[in-house]
Amino acid sequence: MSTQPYAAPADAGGSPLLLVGVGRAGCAAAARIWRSSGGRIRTLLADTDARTGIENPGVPFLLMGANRLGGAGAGGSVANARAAAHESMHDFAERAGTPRLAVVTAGLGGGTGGGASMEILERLRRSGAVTLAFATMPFAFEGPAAAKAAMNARPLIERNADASVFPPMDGLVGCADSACMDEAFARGADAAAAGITLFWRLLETPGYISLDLERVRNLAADAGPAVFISATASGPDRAEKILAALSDSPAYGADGRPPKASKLVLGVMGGRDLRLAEVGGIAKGAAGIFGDPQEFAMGTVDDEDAFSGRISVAAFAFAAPTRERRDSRRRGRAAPDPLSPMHGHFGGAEGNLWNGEDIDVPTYIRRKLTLER
Ligand SMILES: Nc1nc2c(ncn2[C@@H]2O[C@H](COP(=O)(O)OP(=O)(O)OP(=O)(O)O)[C@@H](O)[C@H]2O)c(=O)[nH]1
Ligand SMILES: [Mg+2]
Repeated sequence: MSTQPYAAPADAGGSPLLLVGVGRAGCAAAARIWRSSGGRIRTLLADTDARTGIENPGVPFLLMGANRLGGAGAGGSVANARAAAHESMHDFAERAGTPRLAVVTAGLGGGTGGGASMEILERLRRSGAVTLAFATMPFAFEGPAAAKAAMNARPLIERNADASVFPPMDGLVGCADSACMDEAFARGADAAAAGITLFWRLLETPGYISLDLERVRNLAADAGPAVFISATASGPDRAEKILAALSDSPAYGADGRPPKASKLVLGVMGGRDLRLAEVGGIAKGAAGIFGDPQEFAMGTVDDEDAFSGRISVAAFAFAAPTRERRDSRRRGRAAPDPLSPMHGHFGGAEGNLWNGEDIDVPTYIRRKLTLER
């Protein structure tokens, strides 16, 4: 049996939202979000390492590739993780059901988060879900091997998700040094979880301005890469502080400038003192910061207990889809199925090479063949 017993929330089967954590860090982030929702967000943790199920008691857990890897993890191997995901895909599909919108969290840099996520995203998408991948890029201090693993996994996740966000751990934490590695990981996971939690709250408990799931689904469908930013401020000038944080975030990468977005989804969370003028100012300011996107959706959460005196904002800014992505979608070309027997020598096609490495699951692993020397 590859699964652990768990207490499913009462409405588990019917929820149109699904949160999936993949790999140790992805599962840690998803479990944090699950806990902060009081277990209300339908969640599934998927890892090749059995310890993840033990570390997150009460959260639905699927151990992937138990026959192949024995619950010991993928050991940094993307190929092992993909094979494990393939082995357990039937179980995964059964547990996942048919959500309308699925958010997949992973930490890139190891094997499972990078390797299994793309298979899971592809499967969710095939079952009709609009998928959003939220995958963190490793800290600089983790070194070149983790950075390379993450850079290799990133385009495959991007290709298999409708929309994808790759926040760098360094950006989520502000600054981190190797002297406090554990704390840096914890802060990175906290920041990622807090942002996604705000977003779910927006869908679940709308305030004056509601943002419904179908609207988010339409906006995210095939939207491509996005930038995710969240900010919190208090005091009389809190709306201005929020806009200052949105215009200058470590999430923007090398040039430090906000991207021009074609679509913007903005959530504003506040207590009873949240004024309409503040909401209006933030909406107008945010649209300006992201170059007046063609499509703009906003929602508010009104929660006196959680946000009294404070405003929190969560934003997804979707870049305009590249010509390449648009063209490939227009031609109706689905993401290639790397597990298809038509791949590689079987179909006379080239392998999926990335930075000189064949990242496809080798046929002997897929078919569980033993190679004689
Ligand atoms: N939040 C958090 N992130 C971590 C932790 N350890 C590693 N990470 C981040 O997540 C990335 C992937 O690490 P893991 O999630 O442990 O790897 P995995 O996906 O389980 O992959 P394998 O163990 O190789 O199968 C790392 O490169 C880090 O950036 C941790 O304890 N907490
Ligand atoms: Mg692991």
